[in-house]
Amino acid sequence: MTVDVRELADLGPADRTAFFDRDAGIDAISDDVREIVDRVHEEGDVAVREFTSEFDDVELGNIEITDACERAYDDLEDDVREAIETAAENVREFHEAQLPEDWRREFGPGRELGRRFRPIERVGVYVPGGSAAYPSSAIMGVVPAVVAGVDHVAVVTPPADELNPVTLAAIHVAGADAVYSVGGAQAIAGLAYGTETITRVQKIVGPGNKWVTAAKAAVRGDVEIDFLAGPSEVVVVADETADPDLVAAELVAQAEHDPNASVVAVTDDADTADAVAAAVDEQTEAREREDVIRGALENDASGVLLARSMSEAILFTEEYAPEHLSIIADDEESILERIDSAGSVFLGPNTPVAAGDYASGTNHVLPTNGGARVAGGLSIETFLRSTTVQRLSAEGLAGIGDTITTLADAEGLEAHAESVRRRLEDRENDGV
Ligand code: HSO
Ligand code: ZN
Repeated sequence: MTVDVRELADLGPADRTAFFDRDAGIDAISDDVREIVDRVHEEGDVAVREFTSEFDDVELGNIEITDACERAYDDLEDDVREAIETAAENVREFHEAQLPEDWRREFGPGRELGRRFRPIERVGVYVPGGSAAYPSSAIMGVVPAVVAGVDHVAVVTPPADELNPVTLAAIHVAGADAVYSVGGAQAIAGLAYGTETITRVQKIVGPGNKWVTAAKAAVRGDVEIDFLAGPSEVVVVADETADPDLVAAELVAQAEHDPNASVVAVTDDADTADAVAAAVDEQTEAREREDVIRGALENDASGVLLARSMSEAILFTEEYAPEHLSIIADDEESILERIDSAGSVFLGPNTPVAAGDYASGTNHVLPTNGGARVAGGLSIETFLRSTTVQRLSAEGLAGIGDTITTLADAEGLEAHAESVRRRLEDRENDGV
């Protein structure tokens, strides 16, 4: 048995820290990453090529591979092409539904205020590659940027002897404008500062390994980023009506991403807890990526937890703030009502997290490490900036004139007050 059931009430301070203070594990490599980032900043393509040779063991020919994506698409098996197109279409529709309208309205007589939305002009998307290729992440990063109207969407993806054709085809279907065969910290630095080949962007999004994440942390300030994402996480909240095999399947699925993934089931029913733990063991043995899964199950932030009540399970989940939250229980909606912090929620026995990972339409680039306490995942807003707009009539200004001048005087900013008084006086002189 690799998975023990633990009682929530018995967790000590160290256990609680492990569950609630998860981190992206990037501190240990931040000096090395700083060096890579600085060299790419200073030397451009030469440094990109050198680091690619050193870390990926690839001598880059062309750094830009945009055309190769279209060729990969043309050569794709029909069923894979259809799957990519269906997934991209569903992601497109869900993100189109998020497009905000510009608006303006009157808040008081003659006081018209509004908001206007415009896309960011140049965005970079990191698409993980290497041992596990992620065509789905190409769709999740690029499609919302295109829907938002971003003018230049660049993709970076790590090189290999043979680039994954499905990833390349997905990048093409998603609609990227430029694609570069570069990965790791050197790719993030290339996007952040530009090189002879890579166009500098204004914002970088997308998941990556800890080198990518550490590089995003290093360039933050010079360029916008989405957030620092760590390995996958799932919490399944289950009651006695949940099928333990399905609960276990959710843990095992997200565990196969990374030995550092965190997977938790929490329930108020002792029999369910025991059955989930047994099913996790049984299913793990049958999986192709058994070793990776075992690594994740051994994580201090993973486990099957028994709560004394559903309320206790809910409080735990809220504090955990998982990337993915699956609720399989008699009344999922009322449990959801009581949880505010989660990146993406999956309700009911027919809604596996894999649906959102690939094809239902929601985005799978989500905050981890408790980031859901303060932020959401990639969305249309990630790629937009907003501007406020206002117009006051003479009456509108008169209505707030005293408020402005009184506060301006209180701040000792007399010229501010004067800019208002002049207008109010003009109005009086006009005999209004
Ligand atoms: N669960 C991952 C996304 C993914 N799953 C990609 C399969 N492929 C992080 O949300
Ligand atoms: Zn996944």
